[in-house]
Amino acid sequence: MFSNKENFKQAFLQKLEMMCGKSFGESTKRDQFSTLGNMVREYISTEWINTNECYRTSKGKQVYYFSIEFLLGRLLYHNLLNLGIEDVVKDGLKDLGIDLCALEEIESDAGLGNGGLGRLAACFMDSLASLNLPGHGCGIRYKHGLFEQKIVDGYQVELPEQWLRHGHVWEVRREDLAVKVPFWGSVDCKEENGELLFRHIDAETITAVPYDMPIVGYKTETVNTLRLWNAEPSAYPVHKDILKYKRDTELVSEFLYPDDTHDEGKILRLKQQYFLVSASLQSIILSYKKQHQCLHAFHEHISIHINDTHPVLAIPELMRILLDEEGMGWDEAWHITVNTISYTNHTTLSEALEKWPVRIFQPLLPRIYMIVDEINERFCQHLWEKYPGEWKRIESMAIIAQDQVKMAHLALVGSYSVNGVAALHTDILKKREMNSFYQIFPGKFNNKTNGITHRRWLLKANPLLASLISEGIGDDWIWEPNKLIQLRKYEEDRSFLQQLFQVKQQNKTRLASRIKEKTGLVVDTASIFDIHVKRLHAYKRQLLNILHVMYLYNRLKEDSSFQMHPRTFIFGAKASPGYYYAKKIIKLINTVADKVNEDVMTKEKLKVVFLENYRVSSAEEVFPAADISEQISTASKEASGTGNMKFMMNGALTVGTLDGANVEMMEKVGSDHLFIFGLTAEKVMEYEQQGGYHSLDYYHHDKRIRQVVDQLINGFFSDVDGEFEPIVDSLLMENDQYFVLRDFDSYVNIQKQAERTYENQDQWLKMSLRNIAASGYFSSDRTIREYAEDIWKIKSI
Ligand code: 26V
Repeated sequence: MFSNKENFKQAFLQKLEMMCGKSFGESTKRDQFSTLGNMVREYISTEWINTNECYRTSKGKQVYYFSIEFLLGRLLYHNLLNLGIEDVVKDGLKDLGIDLCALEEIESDAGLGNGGLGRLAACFMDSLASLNLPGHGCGIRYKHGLFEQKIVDGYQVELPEQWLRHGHVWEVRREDLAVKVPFWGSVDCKEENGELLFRHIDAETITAVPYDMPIVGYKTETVNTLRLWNAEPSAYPVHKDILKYKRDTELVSEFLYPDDTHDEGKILRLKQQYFLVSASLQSIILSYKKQHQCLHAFHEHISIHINDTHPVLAIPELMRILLDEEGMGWDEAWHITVNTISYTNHTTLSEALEKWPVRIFQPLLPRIYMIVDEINERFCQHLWEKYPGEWKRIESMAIIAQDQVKMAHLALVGSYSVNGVAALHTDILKKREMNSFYQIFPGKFNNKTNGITHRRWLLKANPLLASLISEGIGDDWIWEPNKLIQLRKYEEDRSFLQQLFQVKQQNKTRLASRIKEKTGLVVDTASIFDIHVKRLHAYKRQLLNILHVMYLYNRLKEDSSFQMHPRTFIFGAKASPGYYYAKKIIKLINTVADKVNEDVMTKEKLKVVFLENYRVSSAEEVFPAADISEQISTASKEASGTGNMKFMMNGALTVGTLDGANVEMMEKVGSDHLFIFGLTAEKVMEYEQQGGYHSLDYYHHDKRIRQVVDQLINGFFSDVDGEFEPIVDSLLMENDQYFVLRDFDSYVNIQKQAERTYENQDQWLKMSLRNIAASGYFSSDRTIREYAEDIWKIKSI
């Protein structure tokens, strides 16, 4: 049906009538979208079945990627592209008077993630399938993904996100594969033939129903599975408040949690984590047992990867299955478990490391708690033998201490591999944050620098650039992104560089019209598009950026001879609903925007745009349109970053600190091809440990700083009295934890340098080209190959 345009058109019209019960003439865009979606999903089915059959018979090792977040975005165009049928469909629809791009916009983003961590999981799914690797995702089918952000009067307002309102064409409900997950109750222990047997009794069970999504590899026959679990009531117990039971049950897969500390201790979040892990392990073992009699060689056939500590209960849950259900002894069960599980750490920020109070954990998961307790006892015993008498050290490394279960410690002890997500980050884990564990398990630690799928972030998001590249070097880069390096032969080719410029301008025009449509603001496409998009966190320093904007504004107002190239500063960021400080920064950005955009004296030079509800689908319009990429976290705080890579691949130049993967980007492209400023991670950590930084000194001695900080509270923004006091307090009274004022001067200078470079168009374009050429390394295909070879030991089929 997708073999040629005519067949497609005929099949489409027929399907539409059958599905919607109306004629083509009466159909809405949504009818057309569902029709196409269903046709594509059905088309995928054969290969999906074949892939599964192939995995069953080949008996090769498989990996399951456990993640509490999968930030997929839209799938229609992505699937068409990967299936290689986008042209047939586009042309066929065009004949029918339908614009494929317009249909694409009907689809809601599957926004089942907060930011980098969830998007990484989605990129990994694409790379696994595209490399024909046997790897599947396991997650939760949240009814509501990350909240929808509205900006009202400059403030963030959150609305429940509704991606399932019109159904989701890509999923298949597999009721036949439902399993039960037990909570609460108690543990019954009895002796049989001299052995202790444990049983979880009086539990309240929740039914987990899988919804499977096909993950289509790029022009291959592989279709892997992303299995998302839905929480539903089990057969209704007799003596219960049925409505309450139904509500409580469904709540487990109702919401994705926004990442903030204020939610810590929320019982529901822990329920979600066990729900994911227990349902996924049950389904893995069910299918494993169809091919194997027992689980003695489980770890040789199955690898389970845990994306951060959220799914770390996979460790005690696998132990429970092996001990209680398979009747294995502790040592064998432990051997299998440790050799099955691998773990990625995504942050060194201690406030972000998960801990659960025993008083919550133990009653909710009584048998799992017993097992964690036993793991802890044995680990502490081992520590005691190694470090006799060193109580302090042992307490600091224990899995359970001070009535808290430390999830990262459990992950470190119960897995065979622990990786960071960029070289610098892994180094910091080894040398500092997790040094005591590194000393006992040096062989477990390794680095896997993050990557992004170049298929979504270049080929799909930036078709103009993709075609220009293919005209220049052929299309091999789509399969081997390292070949992008061949673009360097155009470094001195003015006509190629001019085409690169034209592509950027067209992408800027596309974004400008989106900005006009959403905000009414007209932005100048000849201005520098300086873009800062990511979650809002103090450490990511959106504040530094906006203070710089205020500084530029002051210069323009006060000094008529001050020259600057026009710039459009574009922000996109969601703050966690409970993150008070982050929300203040959003209000500040919008307040500055209002002031600056209206000022007739400066509006030709300076514009500030806040993009509401930044998400995967808007990201796809943003990255291709950027001239400057803001990657300005306090060095040592950003584990890797992946937006940095998306900008680079789309030819933006980075203004950034030596943090996360920026360091490796610099190594690949050469230090002359990005704009690095600010403290090094080393220096930041030295200040943190030894002191020596006094933010007030910078306030007093730098009059640019004094001016902008004062303006936050001196009536400069007339109608928001007192609004920004907490920001001033953080900078002056709390000694500026993220070194914003310390890096201010260096930031102003590098921005000036970036601007001068932009004005030398040849040089800029050449640098841009060099960035694209060097970005191949940051394809998630490279990352996934490393995971497959070094950690999971899985092979392509
Ligand atoms: C969570 C929290 C919660 C409490 C407040 C502070 C805070 C800070 C960070 C986080 C995020 C934790 C995990 C995470 O999302 N890490 C991100 O993972 C990306 C993929 O590896 C990586 O590129 C980002 O640098 C990293 O922040």
